[in-house]
Amino acid sequence: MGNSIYGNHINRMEEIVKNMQDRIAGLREKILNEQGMDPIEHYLARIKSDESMREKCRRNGLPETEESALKEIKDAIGIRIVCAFLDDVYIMRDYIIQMPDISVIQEKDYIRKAKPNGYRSYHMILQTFDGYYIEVQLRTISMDTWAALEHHMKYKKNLTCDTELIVAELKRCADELASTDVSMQAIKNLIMESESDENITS
Ligand code: 0O2
Repeated sequence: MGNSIYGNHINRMEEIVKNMQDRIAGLREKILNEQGMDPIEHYLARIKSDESMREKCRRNGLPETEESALKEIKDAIGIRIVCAFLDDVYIMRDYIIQMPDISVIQEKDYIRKAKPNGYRSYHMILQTFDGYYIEVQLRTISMDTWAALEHHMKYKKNLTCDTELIVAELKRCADELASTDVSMQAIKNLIMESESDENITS
């Protein structure tokens, strides 16, 4: 095995992953105490593997260097936060932008404006005070399920059936799941409203 593409940055990167995990756990507890509900279903933080990062450099026509891996490509450190409901995604986003010692470099709302293939998620690029980038993906359980299955199928290269049909069917599934997310949010809102009505009348 050759040298890591991240060179001697790897220790600091691991520290950032740990720190972000702690911050998210802290936020989760704070929101649970303040709002009485846990906005996070599950989350994971990772450093992109050496091989995936090298592959991404090649895919983007970049040399396989530390500079490309840490400065040009901004998802060497990645966090995926999976929320139960749509509103939770935006609640988490609003808390993340307030994190101390972190600046928000970019935000892409692929929920309000889904990718043409149906992919949905809220993407953020953060930067630590010492210049490391972190990609945050916020999504609902439905969006996560779709992305995982679509990712799985991307690697099934020897498809002999109609790929156009597959693309269209995947898009249809993404749109159906999105509509279910909207319905589930509406149901949750109804439950919350009836709970607060009960509190007023009792
Ligand atoms: P991996 O292996 O999951 O990390 P970028 O790809 O970051 O150079 P861009 O357009 O700025 O370019 O990023 P974008 O579109 O915000 O997407 C970055 C990441 O989002 C991807 O990282 C995927 O994890 C996820 N993603 C984006 N589009 C799709 C999609 O159509 N399907 C699925 N399943 N995931 C998607 P990587 O490095 O491509 O992949």
